[in-house]
Amino acid sequence: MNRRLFIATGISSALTACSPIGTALNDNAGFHHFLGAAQSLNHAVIGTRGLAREYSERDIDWNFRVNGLPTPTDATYEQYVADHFRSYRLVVDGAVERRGAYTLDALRAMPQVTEITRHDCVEGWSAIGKWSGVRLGDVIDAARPRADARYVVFHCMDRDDQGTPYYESLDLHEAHHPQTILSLRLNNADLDPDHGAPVRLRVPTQLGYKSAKWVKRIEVVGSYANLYSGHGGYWEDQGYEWYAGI
Ligand SMILES: Nc1nc2c(c(=O)[nH]1)N[C@H]1C(S)=C(S)[C@@H](COP(=O)(O)O)O[C@H]1N2
Ligand SMILES: [Mo]
Repeated sequence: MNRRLFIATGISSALTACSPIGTALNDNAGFHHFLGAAQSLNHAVIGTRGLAREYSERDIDWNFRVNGLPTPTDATYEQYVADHFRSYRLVVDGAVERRGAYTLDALRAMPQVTEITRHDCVEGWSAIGKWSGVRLGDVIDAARPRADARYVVFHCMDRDDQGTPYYESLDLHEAHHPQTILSLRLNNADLDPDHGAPVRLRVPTQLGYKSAKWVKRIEVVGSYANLYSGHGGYWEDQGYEWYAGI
């Protein structure tokens, strides 16, 4: 376990510390092969069936840290905030038999789960939050993935200063983990814009960058190789591991 954590965090913090090197490494097939080997080992040792530890109310960090790309400020997002996300729709599409477009009220009407779990950022800080929302598995099952479906891709509303959107992905197995949720609430309140309102993925079994904020579309795919730079996520495209299990 400790050894595995070392593998996961050692590589990633090296990249955090030197982003120009990270970019060069990203073009290096050998480096990706090396990361891929560590990732397979991690997956084999830990698997995805284990549960993340759940904490009690007194462990909650009421001032949950904000991190990552800036909160969207485009006209669409400003409009959502202004109308309390009434015009927002969470689209579920791709390799599914039944495409979906959920209002926030529709998501609130589904069975809700609450979990107090720790968010571990690859940069080396953690925070414990109380998250509530719908199980991602329920939303995926309602869409009826086709036989060729393997991954779930989360398209977000924020972009970096190059204009590149944030995105993430999970395999269908991890998407059905009971603690993997589309979170609508943090610490007894509706999610605020800075923490990813109105819908934010929470994956307490994986490092923080997998927990995509500001999700607008969930695309079920057979492969993520043709999306963006092909590594399954915004940070993965810059060299971080796709399987970021903790
Ligand atoms: N859309 C989007 N999701 C994101 C990020 C981001 O930049 N954009 N950053 C990730 C990282 S690295 C972390 S640590 C957490 C931060 O979440 P918080 O602001 O709620 O602490 O969001 C993750 N999800
Ligand atoms: Mo992070």
